[in-house]
Amino acid sequence: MRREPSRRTALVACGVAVLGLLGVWLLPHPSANGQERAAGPQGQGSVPEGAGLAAKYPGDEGIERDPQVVFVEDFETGSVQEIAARWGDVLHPANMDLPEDIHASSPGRRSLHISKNGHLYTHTKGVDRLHARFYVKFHPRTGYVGHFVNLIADRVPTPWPRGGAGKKPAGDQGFSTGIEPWGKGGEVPPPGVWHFYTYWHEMKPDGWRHFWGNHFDAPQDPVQPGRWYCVEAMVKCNSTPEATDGEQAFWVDGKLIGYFKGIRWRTSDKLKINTFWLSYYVPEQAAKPDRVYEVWFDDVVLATEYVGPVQGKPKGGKRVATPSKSALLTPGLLLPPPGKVVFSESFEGGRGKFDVGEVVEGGVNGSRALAFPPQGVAVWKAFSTTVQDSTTIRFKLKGDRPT
Ligand SMILES: [Ca+2]
Repeated sequence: MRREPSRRTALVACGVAVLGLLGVWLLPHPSANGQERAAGPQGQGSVPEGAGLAAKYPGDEGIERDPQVVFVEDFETGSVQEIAARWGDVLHPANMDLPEDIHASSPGRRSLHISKNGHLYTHTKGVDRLHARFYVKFHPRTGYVGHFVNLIADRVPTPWPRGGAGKKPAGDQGFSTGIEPWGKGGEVPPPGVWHFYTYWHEMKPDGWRHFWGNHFDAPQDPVQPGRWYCVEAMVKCNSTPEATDGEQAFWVDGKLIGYFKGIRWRTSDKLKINTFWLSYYVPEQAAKPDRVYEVWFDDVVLATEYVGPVQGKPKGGKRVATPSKSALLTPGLLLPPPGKVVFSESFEGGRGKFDVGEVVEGGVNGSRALAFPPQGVAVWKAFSTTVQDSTTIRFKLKGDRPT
């Protein structure tokens, strides 16, 4: 009698370690429903203008070695796939290429070009003040865009952005601000004017109690399509959980345009700015067939002080930076190193405390594994531990091939 093979899944190894943190906060999506928020005082001189840290490194040569610099990407090294690998996460790499289209001050040969939608997402070590300087150009026939470039504080950093529109983050879990062009409801031609689109625990809801990003607007000339700009955005955390002395600011071509003070970004000093999202997102319903949705980025420098535009020429002619790697990919830099293992089971000696399944050959590297039917597997009272910041559960699974 031929026995029909049952579909089952092998739980090949199980280990549990105490790590990191519990809790989730949801990352925003921009929406036209955002609240208009009164701008803070403009350009009061406590933030610099013009040349900044970049002036110490003509043509940005060696800027990645400055102790204030936490991430550099000039798009001169590697393929899109290799760039994505060192950033940590990419969306729609097929929409990206690396053309020889550079801004006038560029010390390199190529930039990152994104059509329609795509992102690169990366992490730095956690800081209390982050400046993000980048060069950007929109297609001469661009339309309005949605998501753009975000600076994010994430208490539980994940390799990829987490979704969740219309949510207010908890004060000890996260905040984010997007520097992006917007058309003020069609008042300004595409792509619009720069502003901040911001989520934090004291953000204001709209009339329906939805928490869309709050707008921070500042007077300026409209962004010209087809022209390279040097844009810099800064977020400075409040100094203590109670203080309302947080700030954000943005510069265009070295000129301070928007400066907003009095923000209580966080309720815990443990929450740091640690995530950078280079995103180009055009909502399908907003895309117009007569428009061309393409953008170019270059010369990204993230630092804990004002960077400013590229100054001068590199001594060695065209230069290539040593590109940075996501802090999330460096154990111990952003996430705590692995903690103590409180329980593990590799099924070499039987089912152990697991109630369902049978031990079979075919585990990792010729070891044994627990195979269990579609109803699943159960384990009860295998271990008990006091959860500090978090518990991580790690296991390997493989599906049985249907025959
Ligand atoms: Ca470049």
